[in-house]
Amino acid sequence: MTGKGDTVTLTIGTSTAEIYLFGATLTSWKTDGVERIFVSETAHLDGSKAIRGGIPLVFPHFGTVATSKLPQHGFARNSSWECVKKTESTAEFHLKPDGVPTKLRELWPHDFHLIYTVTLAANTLKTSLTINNPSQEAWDFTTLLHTYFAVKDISRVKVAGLKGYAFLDKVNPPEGDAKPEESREHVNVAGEVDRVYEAVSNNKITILETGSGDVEVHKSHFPDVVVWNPWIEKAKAMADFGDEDYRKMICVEVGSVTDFISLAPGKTWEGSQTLVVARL
Ligand code: TA6
Repeated sequence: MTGKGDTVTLTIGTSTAEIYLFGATLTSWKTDGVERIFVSETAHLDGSKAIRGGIPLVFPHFGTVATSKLPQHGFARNSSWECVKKTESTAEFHLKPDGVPTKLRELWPHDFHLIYTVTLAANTLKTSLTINNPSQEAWDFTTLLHTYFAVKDISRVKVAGLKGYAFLDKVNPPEGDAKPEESREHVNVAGEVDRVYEAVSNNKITILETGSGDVEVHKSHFPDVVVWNPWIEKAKAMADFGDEDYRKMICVEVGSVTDFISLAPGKTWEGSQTLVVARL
């Protein structure tokens, strides 16, 4: 990992969390000393690049968008956030346009206010994102919490709670608009996976067999769930991801990414996830 930027640390009992001001990226969540979040050993932590791992925040759009010149996943993960409130167990981070690198800011010239709150409790981590439009004009966004979970052996990991939901398969895109539905109780990873499950009304997704228990993801106001593992070839192609890192992580990302949300002047949108260590 390259040089370390400024961080905020939370502690409650035997649980801890660490969040970088750069991107407000949470890079560690430990319960009883067990790390639950994956960050690559080769990640850049000096603000020169979005952090490869943790919980990067995706705003104002997920992926690349034909109508936007912003890089993939927007600018929130590359911006300088401010920590405005902090207790032992909670921290609140804000981002306004002046925290966005100028070159990126010019590519999305709207006024906005993001508030990201991280709350730690015993065996539980809540991350909540509030998006406000203080301007006189409506603008559109998609957003997502790009959580990288640490696992001991990806071949054992299963994701429960997605059965029956339609998904966009980015590895094998369908011909035409038809989208398959997930038929499996447990989604596993045995090759590259990059899927956007749409309108997931079940708000509890569980990551089973992490190697140190199960982790539940409870989502609120995030309709979509992305499951991603780059597998061998894509891992090798990423400079800030170790060749073997694909064995040690799975991204399960809650978001609102299928449809753009139009945020009217003065309006606020909020979404959150609560991660719970369910079974040790
Ligand atoms: O959320 C999954 C995804 O959009 C994948 O398509 C993959 O590209 C990943 O995010 C990582 O994106 P990044 O821009 O961080 O390399």
